[in-house]
Amino acid sequence: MEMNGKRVICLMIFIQLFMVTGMTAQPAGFNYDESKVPEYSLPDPLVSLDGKGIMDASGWTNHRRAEVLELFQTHVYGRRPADPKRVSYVEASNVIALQGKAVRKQVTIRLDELGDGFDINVLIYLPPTIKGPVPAFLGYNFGGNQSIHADPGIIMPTSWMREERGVGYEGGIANEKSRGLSARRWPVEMILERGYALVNVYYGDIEADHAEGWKSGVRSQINRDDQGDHLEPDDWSAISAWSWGLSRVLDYLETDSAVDATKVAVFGHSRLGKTSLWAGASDERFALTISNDSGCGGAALNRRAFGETVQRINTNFPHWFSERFKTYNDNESALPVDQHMLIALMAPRPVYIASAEEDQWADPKGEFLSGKHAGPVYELFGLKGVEVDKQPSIHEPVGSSIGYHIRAGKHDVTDYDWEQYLNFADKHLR
Ligand code: GTR
Repeated sequence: MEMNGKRVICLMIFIQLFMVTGMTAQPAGFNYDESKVPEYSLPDPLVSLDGKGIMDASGWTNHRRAEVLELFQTHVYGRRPADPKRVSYVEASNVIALQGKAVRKQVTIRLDELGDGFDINVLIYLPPTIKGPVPAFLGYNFGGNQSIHADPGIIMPTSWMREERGVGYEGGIANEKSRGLSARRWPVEMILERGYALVNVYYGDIEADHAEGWKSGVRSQINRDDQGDHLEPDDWSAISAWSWGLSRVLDYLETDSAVDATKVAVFGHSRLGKTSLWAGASDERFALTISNDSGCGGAALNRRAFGETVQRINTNFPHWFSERFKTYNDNESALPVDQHMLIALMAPRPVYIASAEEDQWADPKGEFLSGKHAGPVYELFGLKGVEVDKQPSIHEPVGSSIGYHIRAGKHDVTDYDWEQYLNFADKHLR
């Protein structure tokens, strides 16, 4: 009995560790063998639905881009609603923070049509010595804004929290112990020293990350006739809702003279990397898009079915994608798109894809290949993509308008990743 109890505790600790770190193991029963990748042929981003070839940048911009976006809305992520009409911003005054290394600003975005309980709480760190608008990185965090830095001035979140996160999140409520728990993934001081602002938001402010989340999140309130009993095949998904939230933050940044809203890089890790990609694809105001270990439904090619598959992701996370996406379970080749076309939707804006060597679940090679096969669209604009034929070795960042690296280690965000993003942003946003 006692042994069983101990076993249960061990298992619970493991599950908690798994949830807290976002660490993705390599579940058994999936393919990690390159020689077993099925033969596939990718849909051509440069052939439009009427079978005609796209020969130049205007053919892409004025015709094909809208077609591809529509295909992703219909088959993968669902349809985003129109922008909200009534929004207000409540800004707290700027405060010097982090021992003088930052100016901290916290803003509440009120979606007034939705009433109480739908506020988006934005944390902004600005470099303290730069006058005038600065370029920025915008990204969601998994554990509340207070999780990205031990800074005691960060307002604690009140929205849904994953109880399984463990210490700092007892009872599904973030407490003081959660301050700075994810600081390792957010090198705030390094970003500010390089002359960028960091804009951070908790994704749970938009919608809780579970299958029933849509019944109480923004999706329950916007663009629905039936108010909450079922989802139509192309209704917006959780990833779509989260990406929509990023656009709302960008709306705010357009009103803030401290940030250059024409130079915002949207960043995300893992499920939030899938989200940043869909945000960059759906909203062309984002100047640069960064996918950190986004894997299946993000940068990885679906047709390779390497590591996580469409079937598995739709089963474990039925809310992330549209209802129609489930019809492609074990049937990836029937998809009218693959994820290289998602990357192509960024063109001509720069995009960066990062992988980790031990993150085979996310299919690093498939992530690279998406970038590579988006290249022909960039070429229409006279731009170069990843600039190499083969996936580079670890710690050898490549690429011109489509950046790519694979680093040693696990599914995570490290300083090495951030250094590459900062270098890439220096090249494109300066
Ligand atoms: C995993 C999931 C991945 C990835 C990851 C995360 O369990 O299979 O697609 O999104 O979660 O977001 O942490």
